Amino acid sequence: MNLTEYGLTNHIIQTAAEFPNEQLARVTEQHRDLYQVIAETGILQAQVSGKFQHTALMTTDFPAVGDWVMVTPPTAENGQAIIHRILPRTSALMRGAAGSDGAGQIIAANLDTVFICMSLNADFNVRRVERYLTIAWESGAMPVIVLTKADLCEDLPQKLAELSEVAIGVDVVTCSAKQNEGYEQLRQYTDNNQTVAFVGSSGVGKSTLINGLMGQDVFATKEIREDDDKGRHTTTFRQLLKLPTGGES
Ligand SMILES: Nc1nc2c(ncn2[C@@H]2O[C@H](COP(=O)(O)OP(=O)(O)OP(=O)(O)O)[C@@H](O)[C@H]2O)c(=O)[nH]1
Ligand SMILES: [Mg+2]
Repeated sequence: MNLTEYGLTNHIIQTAAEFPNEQLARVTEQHRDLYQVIAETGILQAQVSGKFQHTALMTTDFPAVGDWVMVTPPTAENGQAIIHRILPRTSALMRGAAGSDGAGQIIAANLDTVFICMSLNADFNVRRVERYLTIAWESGAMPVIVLTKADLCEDLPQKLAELSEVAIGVDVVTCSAKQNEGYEQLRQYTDNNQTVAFVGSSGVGKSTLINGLMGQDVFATKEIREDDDKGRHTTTFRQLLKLPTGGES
């Protein structure tokens, strides 16, 4: 497995070299205390070590999707690889309160870009974009506003004008999955093995865009409700995927 395609950089290789008895891996999925990680040897199921478990104080001390971790191979006992440590994060997208009280949860780590997805239908809401922008800036990753469903919008200039007041200096990409528009612009941010996250309300079309970039239906998508243009939380888990063209999401 070529970890470069999963975002591995020289800096991470150097940091990992401090732990010669352990193997480098990146967290691709989290299911409670079970992790799926990708290592040079392939996909592994992993758990944190007993020592890790006892020294971790806060939720944020535990691995999150996107983290680079040091592991030892699966043991005969339980067939799981063991995660011994997390390498320092370059960015961390948080849900809930950041800081020392431990209330925050890491949505994803080591992101280059956060795609803030907002649909151009009746659900369009500048205040919500503003809230996501705050979270994205605090993460240390670069926010990009991704406007979805352009095919449903009749007043794009008006909406772009509203946005420009809250999104100074932030790139805006207008997409329509239906008309196959915007993908090339999105790829600018996923090229060169960069890691991006898609955030935004249910039903804005995150899974649809990811499927489009992946060139296959990785995620199920679902019709939104007609009365309020909102979705029904079709995708309820997070996953690090390797794009066919390089780049992760
Ligand atoms: N007209 C139009 N519909 C779209 C577009 N993109 C997505 N949709 C539709 O919007 C609905 C919701 O899309 P999803 O991709 O499931 O939305 P999501 O953001 O992944 O939603 P959750 O998984 O619930 O968070 C689906 O019926 C899609 O077909 C678009 O560009 N134009
Ligand atoms: Mg989805």
